[in-house]
This record gives sequence, structure tokens and C-alpha cells, in this order.
Amino acid sequence: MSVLTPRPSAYPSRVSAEPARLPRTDPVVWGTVDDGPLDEAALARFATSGYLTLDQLIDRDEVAALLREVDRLAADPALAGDERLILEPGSGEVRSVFELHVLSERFAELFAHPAVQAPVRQLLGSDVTIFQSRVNRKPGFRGREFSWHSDFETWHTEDGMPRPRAVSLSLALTENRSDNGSLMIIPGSQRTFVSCVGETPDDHYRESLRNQQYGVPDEESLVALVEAGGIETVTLTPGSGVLFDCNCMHGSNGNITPFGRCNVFVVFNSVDNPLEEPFGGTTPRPRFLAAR
Ligand SMILES: O=C(O)CCC(=O)C(=O)O
Ligand SMILES: [Fe+2]
Repeated sequence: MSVLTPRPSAYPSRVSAEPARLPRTDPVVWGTVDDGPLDEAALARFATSGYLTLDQLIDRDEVAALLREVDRLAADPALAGDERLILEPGSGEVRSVFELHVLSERFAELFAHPAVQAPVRQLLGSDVTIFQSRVNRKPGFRGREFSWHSDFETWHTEDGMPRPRAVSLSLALTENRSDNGSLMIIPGSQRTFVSCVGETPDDHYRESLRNQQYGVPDEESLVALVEAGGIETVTLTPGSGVLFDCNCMHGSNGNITPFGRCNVFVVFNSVDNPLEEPFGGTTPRPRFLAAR
């Protein structure tokens, strides 16, 4: 483990023995109603809740084709042992495939589609680049949970994303039900930065992708956020999606139902928010996690 020199930041994390809740000093919505397809009400909803659902972004045939593409990538012998494939702890099944936009023409085209890009550019008030993409399969009976976290906490501390000016799209390829491990969001949490306790060992990402141990928000902060905003479970039909702010507190339960939950995540970062050196002082993570 190397000696870390964290850099000064408006969003410090993993530098103190005490957790803290800090106000977000940046906007949530950067563009205006003139910049794109979302109306005032939708922009206001995103600013208030930190997320917005988009109905039927793609049709059934495209959903089926994307599911086949995910299966193909997960089984591709050329990718066996590739660090972009993350296995479930225990079962060894493929849990995630990263860098879909590099590995697959079909996903690259999907992420470039105006139906996806236009609302994202509007929310971020600029052109965007893909910071990260992945598919998270959550198989029936044994899909593991994702503990509560803010993506921005990690991207700032470990990847040097300066500002919370990034938006994720989670696109459902299977039904996201109330009981099969759908995304849960704490509405309003995007306005608070939860500064986490602990430090970050270098090169810990391999383990953290399977089981997050750093950048874990404290329970008192989670209680406060939930008391203020509640918890919303984002149910989605196949082909629908949810856009959520990078500092939203979110997570998902395990899946013990027979209904697999398979979602594609793509993260768009503003071109005006290029990555710097990681604020936590660690070595930058590889491109498949944080494209520079
Ligand atoms: O797949 C999920 O339910 C959540 C995944 C997530 O939040 C993440 O990978 O950062
Ligand atoms: Fe996340």
C-alpha cells in the first residue's frame, strides 16, 4: 500500500476519521428547457429528486438483440480472464461486463443515439463523453446486492472527476420489479455529499467491483438522507430507463426471485468536467472504469 497524498477538494472523502455531510456546491441541472427534449417539469423533477425515468427508449426487438449481445460478450472465449469481466463472488458467473461501448458496436450505437444523448446533454448543459459503461446482470435466485453508495464519491476520489457533472443511464433489458433487485434511490440525496471514512489502498478496484469496502457511507448519514427523502424503488419495463445524477445515493437488493434483472449502465460526463489526478492521491484506475 502506497502513502497517499489527498488533494484539496470541495468534496473531500476518505481523509478523516469522522464522516460528514457536505452541501453540494454545484448545480444538479446545468442546461435549460431550450437545450433539449425535457420540459420544465422533467427538469424540475430531476433537480429535486436526482433522477428521471424514460419510457420505452428502445423496442422489444432491440432489447432482445442487446440481451443476446450481453450473453455473447459474457461467453466470449477471447474475453475469458479479461479484467472487464467481473465475476459474482462465490458462483463465478459473469456479474458485470465493462466497456460495452468499446467491446460492442451495437452498444456504441445505442449510446450515441439521440434519444439517449439529447436529454443527457440537456441535463449537463454541454456535450458529453462516455466515462464508463457496463452491464450488471443480476441473475435470479443468486444475484448479489449493491450496497448504498454515491458513484461520484468514488469517481472524485479514485478517478479525479472534479465536479458532480455526470449522469448515468440505467437501461432495463429485463423487467425491473419491486422484488428482483431494482435500483433504489434516495430522492434528494444528490444535494448532499457524504464524506466517507477511511483511506483507499492502491489497486483495490478488483475487489471493490465485487464487494465495495471503501467509500462506504456511514449509517447515520444514510438514516438522515432517508428521513429527508425516503427510498424509491425504480421499477422499469424492458426497454425503459432511468437517468440519475452521479451523486445520488443508490443501491439495490439481492435477487432471490426467479426473475433475472439485467441492466445496462452508461455514464456520461460533461466535456467541461475532464478528469484530473485522483483527489484521494491514488494511482488512476484503468480506462475501462474511468475513460480519460
Ligand atoms: O446494478 C445495480 O443495481 C446498481 C449498480 C451500481 O450502482 C453501480 O454499479 O455503481
Ligand atoms: Fe452506482
